[in-house]
Amino acid sequence: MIVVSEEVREALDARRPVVALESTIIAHGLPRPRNLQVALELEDVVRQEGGVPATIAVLDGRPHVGLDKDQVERVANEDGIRKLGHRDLPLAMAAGASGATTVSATALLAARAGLRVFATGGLGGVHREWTVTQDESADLGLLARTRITVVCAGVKSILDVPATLQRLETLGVAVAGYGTDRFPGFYLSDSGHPVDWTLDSPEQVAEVMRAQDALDAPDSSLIVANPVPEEEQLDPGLHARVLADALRACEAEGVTGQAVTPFLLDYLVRHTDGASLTANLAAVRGNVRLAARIAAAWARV
Ligand code: PSU
Ligand code: MN
Repeated sequence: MIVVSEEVREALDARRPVVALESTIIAHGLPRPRNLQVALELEDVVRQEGGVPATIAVLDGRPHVGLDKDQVERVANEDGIRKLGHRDLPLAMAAGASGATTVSATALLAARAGLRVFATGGLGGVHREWTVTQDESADLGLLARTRITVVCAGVKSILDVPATLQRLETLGVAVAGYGTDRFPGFYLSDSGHPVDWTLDSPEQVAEVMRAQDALDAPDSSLIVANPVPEEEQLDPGLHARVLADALRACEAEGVTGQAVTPFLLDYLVRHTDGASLTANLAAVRGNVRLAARIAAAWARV
């Protein structure tokens, strides 16, 4: 059912490093035409590190692991391309629909195809106002049941970060800071919350993955939280101001469900004069590079 590209298949067979990349960030997380450039640039970053990129999406009802350039272009530019969480995959497949995959859908397809390392920007999580809306990203539940290593810059700062960290603890998902004992804040290097574990090299991350397998514990993810470098982060004061406005606008316009995250991300880009985009891209680039290095260390294990 899953179409694995020839390049990805060959790399997996030869135990060469492969990195899964999500597509929602391309279709719904970044403005056009920058999104297509970024998608291709992220694939290049993996190649520079000696790995093979596997961008994941659903096209005409078929899940793809590894896209060619035309397929990446469809994800970036096709009007009406859907946003697919893992629950949407069977529906999209049966309907012959096309969609970009979120962290949850990407992690599921990557794991099914035999990939172990995945890079994204920021994970979904518990939204502020959760007590009213019950909006918690499906990312968390799926990561609690899937053995994959996810490199991210924490969770999106539009979320309730401490509540999300608590949910990850409750769900039994391992979290480690990369080179830091602070949980990163997506656009910011530090969310203001600590993490219990720190990993300092790709080899150390691969050791943890090996221990997960050796223990044969119930399947769950390893979250490697990699901060955006401080010189590239969004100004914290600007972040706090614009985010407060964004949350008010979201409520005033009655935006709910799947539309909330793209709405807030877009609001931040427009009201920070693109500075949030710069920080977002710096974070994603760093994550993809680190993921490629982890995949290489994992391939050597
Ligand atoms: N990180 C980004 N940009 C994004 C997302 C993450 O830098 O657009 C996407 C991811 O695909 C994540 C999704 O899985 O947002 C979460 O959406 P929701 O809150 O609706 O579950
Ligand atoms: Mn949501």
